[in-house]
Amino acid sequence: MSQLEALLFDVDGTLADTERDGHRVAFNTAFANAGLDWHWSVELYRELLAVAGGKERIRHYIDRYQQDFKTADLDALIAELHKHKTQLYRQLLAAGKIPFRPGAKRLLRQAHAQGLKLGIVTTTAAENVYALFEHALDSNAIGWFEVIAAGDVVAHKKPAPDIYHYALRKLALDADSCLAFEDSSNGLRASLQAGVQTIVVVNDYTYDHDFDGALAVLDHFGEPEKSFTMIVGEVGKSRYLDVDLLRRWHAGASARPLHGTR
Ligand code: XBP
Ligand code: MG
Repeated sequence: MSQLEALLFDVDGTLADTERDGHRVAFNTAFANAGLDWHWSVELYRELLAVAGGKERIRHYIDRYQQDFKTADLDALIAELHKHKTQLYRQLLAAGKIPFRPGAKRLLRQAHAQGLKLGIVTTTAAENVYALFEHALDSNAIGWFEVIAAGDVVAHKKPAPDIYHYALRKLALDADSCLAFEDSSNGLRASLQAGVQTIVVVNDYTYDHDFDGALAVLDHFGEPEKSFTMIVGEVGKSRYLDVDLLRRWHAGASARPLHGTR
C-alpha cells in the first residue's frame, strides 16, 4: 500500500469561489468592451460551466445561443475575448475580490510544512493561478507547488484525465500515492479516470452534481472554529480536514478499489 505523498488541488470552485463573482463577471465585461450584447447571468453560467475551459465555453455559448452571429475569424475573436477576459479577471483578483475558501489556506500551509508534495490541476489559465496565489495566498506560496498543471498545457480538458496524467508525470508519482481535491463532476471524472482518490468540496454551482466515486463530499475544508459538513463519507469526530485525517482516509481508501470511474 502506497504512502500518501502528494495532494493535487483543483482551483476554481475548490480552493477559491472564483466563478460567479470572478470569471463570470470578467467574461461579461469582456463581451461589453467588445461591443457584444452577450450577458451570462448567474443562472445561465451554471449551465455554461458544464463546458470546461473559457475559450471552449465561449464557443459553446455561440453555438447554442448566438447561431446567427457572424465574424470573419471566429477562432481569432474567441482568443481575443478570452485574452481580455483573463486580464479583467486578474484585475478582480488584484482587487482582493476572490478570497480562498474556508480551510484551504490552513490545509495548504500544513501540508507544505509536513513535507507533502503539492500540485495544481486546473482548467483555468496558468496566469490566473499565479495571480490568485499572489493576491490571496502567502507571498512565497507559489514555490510550495511542484507542478502547476493548468489550462492549455493539455489538449483535452476536464472531464478528460489528461491534466491529472500530466501532473503525475511531472511529480513522478503513481496515482495511488496522491489525493485529489475537486468541486465538480467534470473534475471528479477527470481525477477518478486518472486513478486518483478524490475529496469533493461543493459550492453553489456544483452541490447537485453526481459525485459517485468520491472518497468524501464536504461543504468546505473546515476550520477549527468552523466545522465542515460531511455530505458523503464517514463523519467521525473530525471537524476539519488536516493532514492526519487525509492520511487515515488515504490508507483506508488504498484498501478499497477505486470505483465510480466511467
Ligand atoms: C474551471 C474552468 C475554467 C474557468 C475559467 O477550472 O472550467 O475554464 O471556469 O477559466 P477548474 P479560463 O475547476 O478545473 O479549476 O477562462 O481560464 O478557462
Ligand atoms: Mg473546479
